[in-house]
Amino acid sequence: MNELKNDLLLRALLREPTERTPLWIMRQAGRYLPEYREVRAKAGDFMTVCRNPELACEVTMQPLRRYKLDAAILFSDILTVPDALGLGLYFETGEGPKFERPVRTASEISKLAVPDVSESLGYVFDAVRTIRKELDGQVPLIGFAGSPWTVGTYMVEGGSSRELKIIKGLAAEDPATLDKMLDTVARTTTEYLNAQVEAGAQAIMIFDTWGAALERDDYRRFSLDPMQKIVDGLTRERDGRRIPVILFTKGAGPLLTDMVGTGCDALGVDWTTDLADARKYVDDKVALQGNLDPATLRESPEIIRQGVADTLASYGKGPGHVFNLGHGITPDIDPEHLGVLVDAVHELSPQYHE
Ligand code: 1CP
Repeated sequence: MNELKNDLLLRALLREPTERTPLWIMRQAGRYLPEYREVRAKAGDFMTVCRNPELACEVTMQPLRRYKLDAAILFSDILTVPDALGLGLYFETGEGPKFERPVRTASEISKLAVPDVSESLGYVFDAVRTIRKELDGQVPLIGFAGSPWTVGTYMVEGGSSRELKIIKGLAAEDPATLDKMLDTVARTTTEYLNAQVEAGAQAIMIFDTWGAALERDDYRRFSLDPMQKIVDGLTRERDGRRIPVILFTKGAGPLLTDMVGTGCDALGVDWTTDLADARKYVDDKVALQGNLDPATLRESPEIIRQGVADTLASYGKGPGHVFNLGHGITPDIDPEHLGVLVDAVHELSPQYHE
């Protein structure tokens, strides 16, 4: 495998010293970039881009051509896993993801079986290999998956849902069946992520967008425990280097104290928690990634720079911070504004690493 020319991200995720704070942006490849919209329009739809390794590679590389970022993230989606479980993922134009065959009853759930990921998700591993070749060691490649709970919300609800009525009903009325479904998703996800690592992913992130919609005991049972099973089963070293694992429960707040014990290397933090408080919650046992409010990118260059300065200051001095937004960049952002953010991190972060 090719030598890594910029390993700032991997070092920061392991809380090793770096000369500045590394950064990447959640959803850095995506709809705010005109060149992404062009590729997607030519391909026809989003899943066609995901399923074509050359196109997935092209859109992964696009933000790296524009900005001095310290990581690439695989272009794919968290819903490839339930698609491989047979639920039939599709996107209706202008709408979120949907499933042809949601699973809700004990009998539907008992029929779910861990698929052969090398077959059903082979296109993802092909994309990983293609991207690694194209990156040529420029920056590390992050592989990812959704948490079983977050993926489960789409599987049961049949698409995006604010209130999560059906899955919360299942949690209340038949929790053992829900446990079973989450276990199948966790086992599939473990194989899926290990195959991404095998193909060349150099760090792993698990996105738990909807875990904080649960009360704390339910969070532990339905969100944290299945993530724990994944972390326990992950390949943690490859080519003589540790593969850092980042867990991100959006809106976690004090739940961060529960997440530290999973054995992850880093935790993502959204903008509703101050990084100084997050650092206390985790007692400097893991690295932190975050957490500027994505809305800040709508503001003037001065306000964006101030937002970066405040985020860096709230983490404070020392290793273990990866700069990011608190959630994904939204489609309405002017790409030049992201340039202001990236330059500000390069300029303002070295003073925190003396
Ligand atoms: O229209 C389009 O072009 C599709 C938009 C899009 C994109 C660019 C979707 C559909 N997925 C993605 C890519 C994606 N999704 C990536 C890789 C790109 C990158 O980060 O640069 C990643 C990591 C995701 C993860 C993802 N997908 C999450 C977890 C993170 C988060 O943002 O909370 C979730 C919840 C999804 C589901 C999903 N897929 C797509 C959309 C619009 C959604 C969200 C639907 C919802 O809000 O419920």
